[in-house]
Amino acid sequence: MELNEIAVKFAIAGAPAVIRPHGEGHINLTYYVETDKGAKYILQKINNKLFADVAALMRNIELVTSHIAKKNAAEKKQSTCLTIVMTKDGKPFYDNGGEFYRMYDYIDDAIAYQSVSDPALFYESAVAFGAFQNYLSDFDASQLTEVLPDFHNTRKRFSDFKASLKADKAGRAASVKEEIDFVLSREKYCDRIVSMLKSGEIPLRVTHNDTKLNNVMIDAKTGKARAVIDLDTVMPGCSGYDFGDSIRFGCNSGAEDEPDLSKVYFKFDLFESYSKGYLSTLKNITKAEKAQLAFCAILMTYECGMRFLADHLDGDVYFRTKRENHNLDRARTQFKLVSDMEKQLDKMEKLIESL
Ligand code: ADP
Ligand code: GN1
Ligand code: MG
Repeated sequence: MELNEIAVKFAIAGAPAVIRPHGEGHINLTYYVETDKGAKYILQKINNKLFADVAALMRNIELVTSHIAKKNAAEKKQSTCLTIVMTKDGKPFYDNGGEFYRMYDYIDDAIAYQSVSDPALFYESAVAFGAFQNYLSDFDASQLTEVLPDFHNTRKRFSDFKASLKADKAGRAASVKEEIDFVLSREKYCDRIVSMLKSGEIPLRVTHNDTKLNNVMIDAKTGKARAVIDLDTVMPGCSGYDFGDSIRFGCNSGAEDEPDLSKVYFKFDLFESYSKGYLSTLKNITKAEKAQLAFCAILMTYECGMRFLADHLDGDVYFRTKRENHNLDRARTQFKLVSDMEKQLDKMEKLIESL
């Protein structure tokens, strides 16, 4: 079925006039749709290789978006979240014979930045993710299906990495020895947060779990955040996962896939502005959670690098790639950032403690 035939399965205003690929996500296939009546939407082909239970995934997203929409309405605020467009027969996704599509209202006049150099913009993304977390603080986590179990269980990610290394499916292990050693030599990072969550030292919350800058829409005119998007990974997690993943992506002086590592370094000024925005917005953070935030920036960056490298070893089957060694380039940027942060951990911790 053509994309315009898919688009009309949803309750859209008018007939599709424009449909084109959109955005830089690594997981789903995203399209911009505009109708002859000027209505704008996002159409997504859901990656059901990852999300085996699409019905559960979309139920999660319906629950979360309606929870936040109610709060926005009570505050007489514009929506700060995604708005699902149902199919004409009232379903949150369309099943095209085993290929699954969903649609959202297009958040207009807003930008999903791939990078920012302006600390004020990065501060606004922190405010949005902090507010997102606040909105979900009274959300009953037992309603959610854990669609990607152990998503940020770094110990599990480490075992998966070792399995990929052992299998060496694409025959690449011998050529990336240095990167493999980088991962193996930092195994000590794997257990700290997992065990603190288990013991209750830090609380399990409902978190976004994929808080990179291009998962928040920033108003093109005001520079204020409009909405948090990409809700596929909203699951029980830890505040440090959300904080750390934002730092991982946003405090990089270069692109996540920059092949020239001389352009890649950790930007402390951006770290400072994100920390201020997040901590001034997030309510009820415990002392113990706060004390782990800086470490979680290293942890999330290490974990993501390990996932990119595992995918390189597996033959690029998870993250969408556009060129040879794309996942390897991504892994290398993450490891460069980990090295930089390791040198500045004291300074990062002191800054957070002072806020
Ligand atoms: P992925 O899971 O592949 O990352 P996303 O849901 O993050 O997919 O969407 C990819 C990109 O599409 C986003 O980074 C953003 O640029 C754009 N996008 C997604 N949803 C919307 C929306 N509702 N309005 C405007 N742009 C959107
Ligand atoms: C993926 O979906 P996207 O592109 O926003 C991935 C994240 C990684 C990120 C790395 C479901 O995020 O976990 O941190 O790429 N999402 C999933 O850029 O695996
Ligand atoms: Mg995304």
